[in-house]
Amino acid sequence: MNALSANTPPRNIVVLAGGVGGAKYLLGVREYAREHGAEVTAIVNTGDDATMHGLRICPDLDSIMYTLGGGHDQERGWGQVGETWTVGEELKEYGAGPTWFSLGDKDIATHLVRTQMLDAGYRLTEVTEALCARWQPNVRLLPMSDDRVETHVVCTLPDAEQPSAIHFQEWWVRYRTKVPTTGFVQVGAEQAAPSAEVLAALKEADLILLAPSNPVVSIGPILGVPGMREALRDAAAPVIGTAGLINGAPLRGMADVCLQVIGVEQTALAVADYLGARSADGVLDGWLVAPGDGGTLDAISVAEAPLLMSDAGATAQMVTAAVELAGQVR
Ligand code: FO1
Repeated sequence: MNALSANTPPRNIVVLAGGVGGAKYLLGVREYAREHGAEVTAIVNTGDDATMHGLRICPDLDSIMYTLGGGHDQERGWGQVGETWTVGEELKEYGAGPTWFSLGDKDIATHLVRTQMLDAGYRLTEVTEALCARWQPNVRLLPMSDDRVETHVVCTLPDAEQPSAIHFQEWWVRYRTKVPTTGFVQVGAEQAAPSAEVLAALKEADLILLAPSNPVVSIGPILGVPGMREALRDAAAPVIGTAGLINGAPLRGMADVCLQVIGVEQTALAVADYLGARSADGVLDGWLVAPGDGGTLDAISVAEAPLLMSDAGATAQMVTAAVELAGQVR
């Protein structure tokens, strides 16, 4: 039994998260934390990051920063509200690719500041802190690593004989995942390490949550940073994940497509099995699934709770369910 229980709520909550789904989940974690006087740190996937037009773009960090900062575009799910596209149109006029990736004018300012700071030698952790000084997300955002790790996708492009590896953004935005795909590669992972800030956050946490983000291309790259799994296993805090599938389907995004590519069944329990139990070389102590998706797993405690992130309050209820499950594990 760990220190957590209903009447001793967590003080330091750490959340591993991807982009759009992770941002929604973090709105609920922040609401829960406000109600219970806890601090929240998000360890964010940077596998989607790309350099386009000479600018370093960090989609998941930006989705979370804009969403928690109140400046994101609800329909699109990414980029800023009230966006204009003048620079992007000019780039198209020059035939300056990639023309399939739309950059908003406001968003470009974020990438200019980030690129300038990276070129000046600041770590991505420091750059993110500087950008958040403006957006005030009231959650500490940490890239999973300061080292460059990019998700590339092995697929066979139209008119191609052989498979090739393309950047995740090209697979997701240009091809909409609609090409024969056989695998994902985290380019740069071997040389990467979690930042000191990430390792300290995991050590000091008294609750670690995995957001209902894509387990393959959002949570996967975070766990794929050498040393991250060990840091989770060595943490004193219980690790509770929340399924991103409800009755076998993701609410948004393409977790089902990604799971199919890696040969994992598209069920909440199969995803938990894929992430693994902490006692068996995995990371999970507990796993929250939607009503009806429950069952028993070796060494992972499963609980059911409504998982529709309809608003921050509903998501905060999911966090309460995760805290209760945490109080029962280990
Ligand atoms: N998604 C799209 O579907 N089309 C785009 O043109 C696009 C541009 C874009 C620019 C900056 C950014 O931070 C995100 C952007 N996204 C776009 C979303 C992005 O592909 C996704 O947010 C993640 O990488 C996947 O979760």
